[in-house]
Amino acid sequence: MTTPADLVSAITDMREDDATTYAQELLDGGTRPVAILEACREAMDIIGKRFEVGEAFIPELILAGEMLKSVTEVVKPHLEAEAPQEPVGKVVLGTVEGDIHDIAKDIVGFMLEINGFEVTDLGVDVPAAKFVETVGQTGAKIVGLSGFLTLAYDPMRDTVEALKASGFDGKVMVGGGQVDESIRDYTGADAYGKDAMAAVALAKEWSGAA
Ligand code: B12
Repeated sequence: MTTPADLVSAITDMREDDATTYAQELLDGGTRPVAILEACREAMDIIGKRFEVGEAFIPELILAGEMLKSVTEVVKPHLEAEAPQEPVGKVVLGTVEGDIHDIAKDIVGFMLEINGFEVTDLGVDVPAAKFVETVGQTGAKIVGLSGFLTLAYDPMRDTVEALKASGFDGKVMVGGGQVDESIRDYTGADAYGKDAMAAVALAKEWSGAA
């Protein structure tokens, strides 16, 4: 029987076809979709550490990213099946300027969506001004900033500053990679979320839907 550990191995061994096959088998066997995403995160951590010590390189990072996207596509319809009908709030989400990591942001985005939020996803490498403009257009009261690079911390801080300067009266959450409470403090954001579930919990709390 396929286990989440098999999925972790398939991703870290770069066996792309096995990764999607195992994800489907796990779903068929009753494994919860979030447990499958957790296995993916574990695999990405392993690959990230290999990259850090020079045992994996950019092509492996790219392939791992593609595998995660394929697995996410397999899992997504099962998460959507649990979605509530009424929108509970609006969120503007994006990866900050200079950073193109989007896998985690996409997971945050669809977890918010399946929990009833209307999400405007601005994509990657998003300038502060774009967040300000979009918040103005949508009237969203929640902004989510994602970033994986150390170099993303300044753009995060600049974005929070630009939002405040524009008179935005909502809340900003930050997350991704090495982002933690000290980075939240540095950026001036209202909260830090460790994963997609934390993002959902914060958004619910801020919109009174908790
Ligand atoms: C895949 C990957 C890539 C892929 C990205 C593919 C894609 N489409 O996203 C590619 C190959 C493009 C890439 C490129 C680079 N990468 Co890279 N990458 C990774 C890797 C292996 C995994 C990241 C990932 O997607 N993890 C999976 C997610 C799902 O896991 P997660 O973090 O648990 O996700 C949760 C949280 O992050 C949280 N979250 C995320 N966003 C938000 C937002 C909010 C508001 C909230 C509340 C929560 C939240 O919720 C998520 C879901 O639960 C990491 C290593 C690692 N372990 O993080 C390196 C890593 C981030 N990369 C790194 C580097 C150096 C680079 C490059 C600079 C390499 C280079 N020399 O070119 C470039 C940067 C290009 C750029 N300008 O951005 C370094 C960063 C080091 C640093 N401190 O700056 C890392 C840490 C690798 C390492 N150990 O050295 N990378």
